[in-house]
Amino acid sequence: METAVSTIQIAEVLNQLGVSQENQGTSTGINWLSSSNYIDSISPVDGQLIGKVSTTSKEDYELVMKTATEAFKTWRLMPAPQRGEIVRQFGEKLREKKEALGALVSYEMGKSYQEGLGEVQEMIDICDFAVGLSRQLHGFTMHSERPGHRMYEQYHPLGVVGIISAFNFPVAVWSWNTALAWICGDVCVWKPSEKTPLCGVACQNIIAEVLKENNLPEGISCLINGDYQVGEYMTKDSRIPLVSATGSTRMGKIVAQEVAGRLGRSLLELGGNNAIIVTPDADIKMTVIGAVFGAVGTCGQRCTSTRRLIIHESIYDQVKNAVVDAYQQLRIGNPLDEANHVGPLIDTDAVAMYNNALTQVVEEGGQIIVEGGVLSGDGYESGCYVKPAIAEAKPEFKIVQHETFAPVLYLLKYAGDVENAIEIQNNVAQGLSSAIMTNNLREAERFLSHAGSDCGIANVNIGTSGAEIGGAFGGEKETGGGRESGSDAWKVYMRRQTNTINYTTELPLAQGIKFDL
Ligand code: UN1
Repeated sequence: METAVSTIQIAEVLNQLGVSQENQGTSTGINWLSSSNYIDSISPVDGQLIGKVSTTSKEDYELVMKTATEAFKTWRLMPAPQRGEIVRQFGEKLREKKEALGALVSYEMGKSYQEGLGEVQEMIDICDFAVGLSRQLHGFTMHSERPGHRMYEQYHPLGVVGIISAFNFPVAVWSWNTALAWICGDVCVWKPSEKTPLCGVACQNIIAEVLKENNLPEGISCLINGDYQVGEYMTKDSRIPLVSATGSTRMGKIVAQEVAGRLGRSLLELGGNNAIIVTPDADIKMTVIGAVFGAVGTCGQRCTSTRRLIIHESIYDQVKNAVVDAYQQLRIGNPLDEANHVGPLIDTDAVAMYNNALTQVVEEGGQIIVEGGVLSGDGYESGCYVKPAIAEAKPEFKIVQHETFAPVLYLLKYAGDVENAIEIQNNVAQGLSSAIMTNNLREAERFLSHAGSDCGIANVNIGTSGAEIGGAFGGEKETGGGRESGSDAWKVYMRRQTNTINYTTELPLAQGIKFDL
């Protein structure tokens, strides 16, 4: 049976990653703290208990913070390119462990093995990016208005960075933050999702090995575990100048308010309600691939998942039929079996939200055109496998305005000009990712213009998900406004300082102020 096979393989995988069945999940870096409360990690793949991870008590947290704060004192003095060398070694270890970590991501979170590998690849890529960046943490120099003065700015490390990450990208999002934070001279305390705690332990083991081999202080990378209360230790802690949080808008609002209440900085990457606009000039074949991968990839649980297709009325039926046909080819099952396209949802709560979306869209007057449903029977024992569904709907439906983290795709029709489609696309609370499928240059440029998409990501002729790490990642409005990963996202992990140096024997004041003594 499939389940048994994956269970046996997973034992090997855990072994390779040094993850045991009972993990002391609070790491001060190299050493692990013991605790008596545990979170169970249940695989959505087969409903099996994979292992347990201990939760972090307030006392343990204090120890972690002490160790991290100590480590920062050393780490910040190490030249940035030398910190880059540590991140390079981390990237090398990830290359060695790519298959094992990809399989654990797949088994603990439920995404396909291919996507698990893709996620680890994102970690490797951000390490490479960070290594180069470690030689480029540059500020500007400006001309001073005063003679014999030099003015420039520099970036300094911030301190302890808190990272709260979500179940859907249980390892990559941490690495986007840590790889940058580390080369910037910060140390990190990470609270992974309580739904994917073993991925956290596996990653911590990999970096702890690198730290040990380099004789570096504990506390450069720490791991804490638990629910929102453990997250609150960090959001309320004024020793943490930056909290980077990825997850729901509901969670982000709480984090933002708590961190802002102490005038800390938060970096938020929250919900999306991503749409693809399909214009009369779209390539239908490309549209279908982009839309179907966007809607069902990771079982609709990416923050970049495609939730709405906004199709011009003149090609509506053609696109609808092509997408519906493609859905008939989808194979749903054990994500570790590479023949399957769609794995399970994370848990039965997610299944309930999926069911609710399908009920609500009908109640609001929508029409289901690809039936959903929860799968049962052989291979589906976890109760988390659902059929990707499609509904014809109206843009203003409450459920269409809402981000349901599941494979439910809404088809919306527009008439007239591309502006009408852009208006529908923008008329939601979220602003993460967006795309247009068109071969018409004017439409594409209007979509990208100041009056175009209001999202952090706007793509032409590709889907909404699968962003590369080289660009800044994040979005506007209820997506939280933060940017992680590439481009100049590193600046949020540092503090900026403006320096003015006088190399004369006079002390002229700026703005021409005279102050003679
Ligand atoms: C997320 O879902 O939180 O663009 C991150 C993508 C991936 C990252 C998604 N590179 O789909």
